[in-house]
Amino acid sequence: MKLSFRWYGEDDPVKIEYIKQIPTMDSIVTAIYDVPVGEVWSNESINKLKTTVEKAGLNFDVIESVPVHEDIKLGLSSRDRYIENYKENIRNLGNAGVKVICYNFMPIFDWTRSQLDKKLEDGSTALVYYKDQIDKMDPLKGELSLPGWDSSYSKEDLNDLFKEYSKITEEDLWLNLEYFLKEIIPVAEENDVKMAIHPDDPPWPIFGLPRIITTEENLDRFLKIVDNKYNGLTLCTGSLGSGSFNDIVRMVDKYSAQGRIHFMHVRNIKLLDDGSFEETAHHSSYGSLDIVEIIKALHRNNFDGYLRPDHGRMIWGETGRAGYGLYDRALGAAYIAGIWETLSKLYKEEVK
Ligand code: DNO
Repeated sequence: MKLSFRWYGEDDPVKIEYIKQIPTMDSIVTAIYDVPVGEVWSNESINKLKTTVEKAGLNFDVIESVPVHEDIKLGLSSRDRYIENYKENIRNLGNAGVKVICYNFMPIFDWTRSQLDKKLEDGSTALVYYKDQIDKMDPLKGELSLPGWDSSYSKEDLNDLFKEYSKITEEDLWLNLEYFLKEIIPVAEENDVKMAIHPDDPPWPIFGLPRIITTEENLDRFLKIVDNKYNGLTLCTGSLGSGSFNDIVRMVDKYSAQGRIHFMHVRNIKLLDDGSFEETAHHSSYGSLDIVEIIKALHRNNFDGYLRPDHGRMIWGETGRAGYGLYDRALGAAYIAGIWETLSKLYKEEVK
């Protein structure tokens, strides 16, 4: 397991030097943020980012994300141009030594929450998804915007996109994903870059838009479309785990045994009765997921991919990018590294 940490580049309030100070930290997870979705990242900016990361004593191994243009998800005729650009990005990143690219296939919106700073009992703040509030929201009224979302859409663009998606069923989305995978996975293999799709967060349709990377059955289907290890997963415990229908330990065990998990996002969430959830501290006792069992499954299967602590709460008065402060994610990293070390020692004793 290689411990990694998401960093948003020079604008990130979290300094890269501080990330290096987290015990056993290996890699930075980052991206180029100033290029419009669908265009090619220049080698110059890739190399600049690589140099910054390596100067800080960390590896430049994981990109999150190279976003997929909506025309590809919609299956429009213009998709081929964007797919060619995507391949070029894979080649350029492969040349720079990148090992894993994380991406998602969620229509229009990335992760969705009803509030980013819900005050918890201990005074910290966390991201929450309250179903009744989401059900009342209308993104077309410009009522909400989240850091995970592409905010460059105008109201008109959004209206047009929703119109296009009203013609798209889940099966259409599968077909469009298949077309994309069949084009890009051979390029990923040639360049030794593992593609790792991020599940939909939350794993159910929102605002009437289809979502398909949601359940074990669908992940099986996804992996079979191109049955090759370069077509793999970012297994996000919090995204999949917010559906009570998903057995996360079982999924982590199964897909890591198959060698199809290249990147792990580990966080805990507390499921509420009505399908709502709250993000919590990483420790198992705070949420509905058993983090120790999740790490045990990875350890048992000799997981040698990348793992990052996912969203943290804001604690100790920190302010910054919701979910992506330094302190709570660093606590999560230390907790996970501690579990891993314990398992490694126990395992050694067993084989003696
Ligand atoms: C949320 C993240 C996601 C993720 C993308 C991957 O915090 O896990 O935004 O980066 O879905 O494409």
